[in-house]
Amino acid sequence: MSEIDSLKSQLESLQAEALAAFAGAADLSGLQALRVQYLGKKGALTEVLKGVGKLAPADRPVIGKFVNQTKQALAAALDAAEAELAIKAKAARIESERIDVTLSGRKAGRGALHPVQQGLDELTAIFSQMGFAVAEGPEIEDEFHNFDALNIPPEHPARAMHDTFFLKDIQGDDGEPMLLRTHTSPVQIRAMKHFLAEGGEPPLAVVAPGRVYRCDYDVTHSPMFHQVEVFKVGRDVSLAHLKGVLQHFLSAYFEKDVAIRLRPHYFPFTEPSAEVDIGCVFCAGKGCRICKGSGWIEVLGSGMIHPNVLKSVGIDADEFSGFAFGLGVERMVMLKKGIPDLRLFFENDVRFLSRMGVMK
Ligand code: 2NL
Repeated sequence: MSEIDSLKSQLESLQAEALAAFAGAADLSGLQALRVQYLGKKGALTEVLKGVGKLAPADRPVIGKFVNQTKQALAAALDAAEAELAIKAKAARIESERIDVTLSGRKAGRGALHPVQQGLDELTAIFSQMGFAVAEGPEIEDEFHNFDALNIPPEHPARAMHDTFFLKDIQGDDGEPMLLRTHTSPVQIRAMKHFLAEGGEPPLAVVAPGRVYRCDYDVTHSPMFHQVEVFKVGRDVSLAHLKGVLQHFLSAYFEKDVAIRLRPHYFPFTEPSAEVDIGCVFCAGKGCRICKGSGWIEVLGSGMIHPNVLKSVGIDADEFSGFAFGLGVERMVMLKKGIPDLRLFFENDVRFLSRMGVMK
């Protein structure tokens, strides 16, 4: 065999071997190694080229052309194999990231109003519909609005540390002690003062819902709870108006015609004062465990606003009179929904909350 034929056949078998190797490459880095092995500076093709030097000068261009063709064929085959591997790699990645878009989604938990907030909203709405203006005020108060203006004297036991949270590090503008309001009555005082300062003249009717605080913590008391307080001041406002408003409100809230009864009581801020009972909503007045056999359940405290309270805000007590009452929201919600334990409101167990929850 001539020198040139031997080189040609070497190149042919090299090409065949290389193409087979390219086709069998498992990945891009394997292919890169093959590129070096066949086309690199010290590669197989270079090795063959070394033999060209031994040829007769006339034969060199012939085999040179053949070497170039082989080189191009290998380069093209490498590029094609590389492209194919890249496509395969991409397809594999897409397959591995496949998601089932027809799968139904996980339901997001839906929020609901806390039963106490529902109670506040319901109670406020009833009075709002009766024409009472809704008022809110600060939870941090001074002694004037929380106590003095309400005819609660300095020696009154309610002012003692064990009932009232005084704030250690906060003082009023005049250096006076500040406290967490123990009832929503200071909102009523502020509402009356504001109304008069704006040039208003009674009648004035206000409902004040909100958070209150007392230093008290046991099975039936929480240091933070909620009140709704109501008053009306005007000419000739009487106990009959108080009774009428109570009768309407309690029947509206409990969604039935409840019986009501006023029992004489004492509050510093009202005179006369009365505690208000409703006919037991659990036994219809027959007597049960909840009403302790009496057929009556106490729901709130009320009375005719004490003349001293009217005077403290600058209302002439000879010309005007008013009624007022206050109730605990947690207690009202417990009675309406049959909730047996106050602590359920504050534990925030989702089983309780979602059972009581009404979507907003
Ligand atoms: C209770 C008793 C009550 C009032 C609150 C009041 C407000 C003003 C003047 C006079 Cl501005 N009184 N509020 C009156 C009677 C009773 O609450 O046991 N609440 C849970």
